[in-house]
Amino acid sequence: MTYRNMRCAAIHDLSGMGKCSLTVALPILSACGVETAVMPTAVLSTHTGGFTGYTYRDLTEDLLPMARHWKKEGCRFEALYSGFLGSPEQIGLVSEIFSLFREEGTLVAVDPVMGDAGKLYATYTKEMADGMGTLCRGADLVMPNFTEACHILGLPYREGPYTREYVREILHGLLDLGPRMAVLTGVWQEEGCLGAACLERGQEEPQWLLSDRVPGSYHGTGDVFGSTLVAGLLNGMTLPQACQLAVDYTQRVIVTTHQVGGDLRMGPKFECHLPWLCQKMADFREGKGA
Ligand code: PXL
Repeated sequence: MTYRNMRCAAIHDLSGMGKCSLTVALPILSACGVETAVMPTAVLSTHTGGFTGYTYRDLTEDLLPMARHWKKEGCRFEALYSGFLGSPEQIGLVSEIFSLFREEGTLVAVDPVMGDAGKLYATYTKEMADGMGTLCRGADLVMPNFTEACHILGLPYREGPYTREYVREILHGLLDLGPRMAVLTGVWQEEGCLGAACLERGQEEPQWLLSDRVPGSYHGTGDVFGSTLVAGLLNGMTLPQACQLAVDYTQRVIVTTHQVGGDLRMGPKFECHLPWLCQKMADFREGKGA
């Protein structure tokens, strides 16, 4: 077996309970064959969506010293992937960390995690949300949902269904900020479908990658999608191939999360579908396609 070593630095919070961010990114990237270094931006007892009274240990001061140590050890990364950030300073620091490790061919992926369904998350201030826009300018790939994209582009949030023209306008707006690839999540036009749309620099028309919609809203699924997308690209998939895989895996995970029911704050039931994802990646690597 030939093994291509791929290394990614994942810069997200570590929420002890309620799977999201690092507790999703690390297992998914690892399962997809990506060696992953983690940089926790904050340690929380739980995520902030629906829990109250959570502990919150900010790690802003540790970020640059961690990065400098990695650099001193000679660490290099094929991808740098940031998500939920804990404070306004962290946004500037993450941008410095990107500069420290960016090389020719490094994939800098920013998930501007800030909110959902038209609302910003509890810990996000307007200053932080504006800073996320700046971070997106320096990325190769951005992957917001509609709430985040509208905030970054200064557009009013709209509920679906979404027209082809509207999705195209948002994706071109995101590319105009600077990234060469943009992915918009939560895209749908017809009832019963949900997925993502993607656009690369130089292309006019976005591609829509859809799957069957499951009723309800599921915390942490944006991180399932983002981690799978980054893993797909690192495994050599094109942007639409990686998006389709991320949509399909996320949809399977949501079906199971919905079926199992219970406390949805505990996050997506992604574990049982990891073998499926591993197989898809292995098939792709062996040339059978995504
Ligand atoms: O999945 C997004 C996310 C990540 N991290 C923390 C969160 C949230 C969403 O609420 O609270 C701590």
